[in-house]
Amino acid sequence: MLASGLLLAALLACLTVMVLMSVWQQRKLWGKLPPGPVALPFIGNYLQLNTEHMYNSLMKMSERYGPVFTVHLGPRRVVVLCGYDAVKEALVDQAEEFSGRGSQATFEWLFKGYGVVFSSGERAKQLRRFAITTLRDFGMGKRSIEERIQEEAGFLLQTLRDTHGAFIDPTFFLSRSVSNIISSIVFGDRFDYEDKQFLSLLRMMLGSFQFTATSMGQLYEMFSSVMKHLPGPQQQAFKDLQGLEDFMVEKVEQNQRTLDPKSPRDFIDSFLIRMQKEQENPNTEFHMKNLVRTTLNLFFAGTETVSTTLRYGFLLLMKHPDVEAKVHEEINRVIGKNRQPKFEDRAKMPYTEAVIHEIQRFGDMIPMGLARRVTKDTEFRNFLLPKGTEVFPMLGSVLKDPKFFSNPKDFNPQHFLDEKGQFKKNDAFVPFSIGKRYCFGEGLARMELFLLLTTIMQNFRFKSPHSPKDIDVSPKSVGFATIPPNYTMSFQPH
Ligand code: D2G
Repeated sequence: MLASGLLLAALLACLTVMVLMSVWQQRKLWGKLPPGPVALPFIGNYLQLNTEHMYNSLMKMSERYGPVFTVHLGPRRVVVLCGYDAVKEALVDQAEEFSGRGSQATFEWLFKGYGVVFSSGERAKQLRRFAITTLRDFGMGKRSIEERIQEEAGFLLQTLRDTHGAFIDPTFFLSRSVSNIISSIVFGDRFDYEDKQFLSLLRMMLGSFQFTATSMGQLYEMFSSVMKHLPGPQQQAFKDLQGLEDFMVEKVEQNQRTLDPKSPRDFIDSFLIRMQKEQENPNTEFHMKNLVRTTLNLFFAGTETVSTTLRYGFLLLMKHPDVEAKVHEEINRVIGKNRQPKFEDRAKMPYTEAVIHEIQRFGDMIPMGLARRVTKDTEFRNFLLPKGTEVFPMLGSVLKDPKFFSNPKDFNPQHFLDEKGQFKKNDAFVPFSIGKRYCFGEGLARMELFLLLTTIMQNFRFKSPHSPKDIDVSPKSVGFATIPPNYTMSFQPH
């Protein structure tokens, strides 16, 4: 009796010590998170944040708590990184630890951790590697894709000529051409510009992308668990995403019916062949869900980011006619009027190169980056981020880091030029992010931006219905994405 009583007491003591130790460890961990405002249960720091201006709200907080701080977006605990130093130390110097994917609640509604963009760990690794090699096989970074872009630029010129100088919204002119380049890779063919289904896909991408930049889109980032069940504009974004997925499924089924394993026609075929090869592997990441969602990732990311950047770029060039004139001069001098621009020309066109960089810097497509997540307990700047903590690399704060750009708020190509007018690299140019999860479409995007911009400007002058001083270039909305204001313009042949 005495012995068992002693045993029980000893066991209880052990248990108590273990519980205490775990609580103590958690408190220690808690105490070692970066500083930040005290959070309320469930709503977190909602009351201190303005969902209309999430980026600005977080930057304001960093004035008080420093470049690395903790904030609660509703129930989500997020560590925010501001400025070049913090972002680079995390994403590059501790690349492996910061290589997990955080959530993007709107897109997560569809992707649920599948597909190359919104996955982590082994899945992300496998899909990313496959996507990169397969995109290369289909010409990315090679002559063949350059020719495809040049050809598409030619079709775009024709549709712009057909507007006969009328004032038009350039959105779908640009997105049709940009989308056709990635479409050639993932679907093996371009769409006809008159294709109604194509236009509807483009509307769905534009709609869901723009939603992520709205106040409701940012509110959804905090309260998705509740809002996904409530009526509101988020439901339209879900419909758009579902419509896109349905189309991908259709395309995959078409390819399956006509597949020749010996000669893949496009990205979908290559994935189907890899699926067959890995049929026996129970842990394979090459299955239907990842195929459909990775295809949608490439199609979406390959369409919306470049076309939004060009749309912002045209507006900026109309706001700054002196810059537009210098690009015209350089195109005229280096390329002339009698041949199409080629990617090689870029090396001899520092001014144009600087303008494109400045458009991307000022345009700040994804201001808070795609969220990351630490893959293990991570020591960072004397803080401790527990495994799974979400991280926002504030790319916008790097693109506007005053240590790297003299007048970060202004649009000025001089940010990328030296005294001699030569192109000047800048380490804080990170629109494609950095580290293990940087955008692997970067090379394709840059080729598209250069060839489309120069081909269009070789043939047209831009005209706005407003005089430059009346053009407002501040974004229409900023959230996950930065959306330029709506506008019309005229393309004047020259
Ligand atoms: C994206 C959106 C929906 C589906 N897949 C990708 C997306 C938007 C912006 C980017 O990806 C940035 N490039 C990774």
